[in-house]
Amino acid sequence: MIDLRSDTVTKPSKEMLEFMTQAEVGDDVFGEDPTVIKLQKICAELTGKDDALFVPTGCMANQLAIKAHTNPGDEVIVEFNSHIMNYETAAPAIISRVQLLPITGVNGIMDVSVIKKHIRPNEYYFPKTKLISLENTHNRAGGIIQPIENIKAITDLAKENNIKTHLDGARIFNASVETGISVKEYASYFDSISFCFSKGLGAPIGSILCGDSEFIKIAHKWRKILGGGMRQVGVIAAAALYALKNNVQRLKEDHKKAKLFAEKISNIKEINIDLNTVQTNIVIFSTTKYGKQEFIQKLKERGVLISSGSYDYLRAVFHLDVHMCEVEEAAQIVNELF
Ligand code: TLP
Repeated sequence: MIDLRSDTVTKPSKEMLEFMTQAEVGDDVFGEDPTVIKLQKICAELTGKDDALFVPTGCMANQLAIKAHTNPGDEVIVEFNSHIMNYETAAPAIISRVQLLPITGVNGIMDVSVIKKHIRPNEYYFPKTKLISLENTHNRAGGIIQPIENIKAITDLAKENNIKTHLDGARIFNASVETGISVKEYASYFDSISFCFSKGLGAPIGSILCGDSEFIKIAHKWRKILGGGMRQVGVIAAAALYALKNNVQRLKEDHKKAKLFAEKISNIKEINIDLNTVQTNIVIFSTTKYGKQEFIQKLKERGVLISSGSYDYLRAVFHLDVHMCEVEEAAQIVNELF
């Protein structure tokens, strides 16, 4: 099977597994796991933040950020198609008891003037606008990179209005290798940033949340409340360390695969695809010839797995376990269906 459902499907390589077996471990609930301590220190340095917290998932990282930045009844501005809005099971309403205010962006990119209009005036009958969250790269928009000028404008606006900012940087390394803008620079505009080791970086599990010491202290407490205190977790922190060392630069190859696939299917008349949106490792497209599930099924029967994107969109994601020749093969199989 050529599995293009997500970059989360990657399996740890032999070398990564080998590295994991050599990890020094301790009880991380006691703060005694040397590998976790090392990973958190490296990630804090990488993002230019005081501190970092290793968590099992990207969802937990985002939810801890929302929890630590807000109080119940506050409002959080997110993009309409963001992961937080769509795929985190309304957790902000459950865990933080906040209201999300979704703003529709163009390809996931919000307009600063629209955000400005949605910041609540300081009246007792309004919720307080407490946090703005951005996603880079933007998953549902197809791996779109947030333009740096727009990031600056939005985070400047937030600062002027005393609003905290969070970056869901699940795929921030994809943005960074493509633009040449460092993760540290991206992170510098935000109060907090999270990113995942378990997507394009190829680790089996793990995400990180970075921010100032006080923020991480609150997040740490809430990780425990949510049952996310982990013990000899250095074995998986080691996978993250391995991924940071070995799997960052190679993300560019995944972007080449996505572009190649997109180009090869873009000539098909009944496929709608905007090549300008293929900026990193995700390709979203739709087809007028088949129903969505029908198309997914037809590809599956021919050995290619893709996933359902938002609305009419289909999604193919490129990663370290798909080889260039499989990209060609998958595109050929799509072509044969038309
Ligand atoms: N995204 C997954 C699915 O949940 C859709 C995927 O296959 O792409 N932020 C962003 C931008 C994400 O894309 C994801 C996962 C997360 C957060 C959550 O990460 P996990 O799955 O580790 O909780």
